[in-house]
Amino acid sequence: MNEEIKTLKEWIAESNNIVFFGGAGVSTESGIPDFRSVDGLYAQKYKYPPETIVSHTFLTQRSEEFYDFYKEKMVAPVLKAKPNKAHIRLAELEKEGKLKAVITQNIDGLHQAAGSKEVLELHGTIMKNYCSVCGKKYSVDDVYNSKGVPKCSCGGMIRPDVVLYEEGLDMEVMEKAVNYIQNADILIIGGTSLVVYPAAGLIQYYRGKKLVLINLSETAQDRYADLVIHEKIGEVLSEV
Ligand code: CNA
Repeated sequence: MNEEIKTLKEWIAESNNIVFFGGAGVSTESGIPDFRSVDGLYAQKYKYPPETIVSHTFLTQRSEEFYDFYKEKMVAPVLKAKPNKAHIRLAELEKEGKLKAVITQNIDGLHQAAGSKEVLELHGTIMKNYCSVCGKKYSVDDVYNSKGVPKCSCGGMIRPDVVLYEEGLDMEVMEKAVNYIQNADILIIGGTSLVVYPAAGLIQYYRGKKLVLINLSETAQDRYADLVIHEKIGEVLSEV
């Protein structure tokens, strides 16, 4: 075990007010590509970067292209995925009374599948879907198994309960996240490039002295952290 992981282990042992904030990198060890990896794939088939396709404009004006990409690149990998060591360890830390909340930019539901209870999904979830006309609810399977654009029995388009690019975040969820972060003793940030705002701005609300960043690649916010670990998050968390 290296020095950084040893320090993290000591900090975690001493605290019962830890908050975790994560992104797509938390789920890559479950086989769900982050956007960068998807970017690599999309070039073969898709004309636009994922951020362009997963937008409000695409959903409403180019619904077929949106659902083509969304089902194949975002829903299909999630339906096959299981929680990894990172999700499982975070759920255990909550049960042990040490972790207060998981705040995530992910939309894959894997924290809940691992047993985490207090999960704030800043960008919503692909597990929930609703008709954009009458509001009727649909499951992820209803959407995935539909042909082309999923349609409600009323004829309206079904949409995922996901915050798309150009759409606003749920302010209630955001306020709760700010509150957890402001009062946290340790803030562990993991598996996120910290470039998507306003979520990435949450880091500024932390007032403690134990800011931990666990990410495979460097981020622009590494310099604000008290501890930086450039390793796979599932491996790091299973050691602490
Ligand atoms: P991102 O911009 O794709 O960055 C992911 C970061 O994680 C990168 O910096 C990687 O270096 C790092 N990383 C990858 N694997 C690991 C690992 N095993 N351990 C540690 N670090 C790793 O993703 P962000 O979450 O920062 O960007 C925000 C977007 C991506 C959000 O809106 C998400 O909804 C969206 N997204 C979510 C999922 C999902 O729900 N699983 C998948 C793909 C994209």
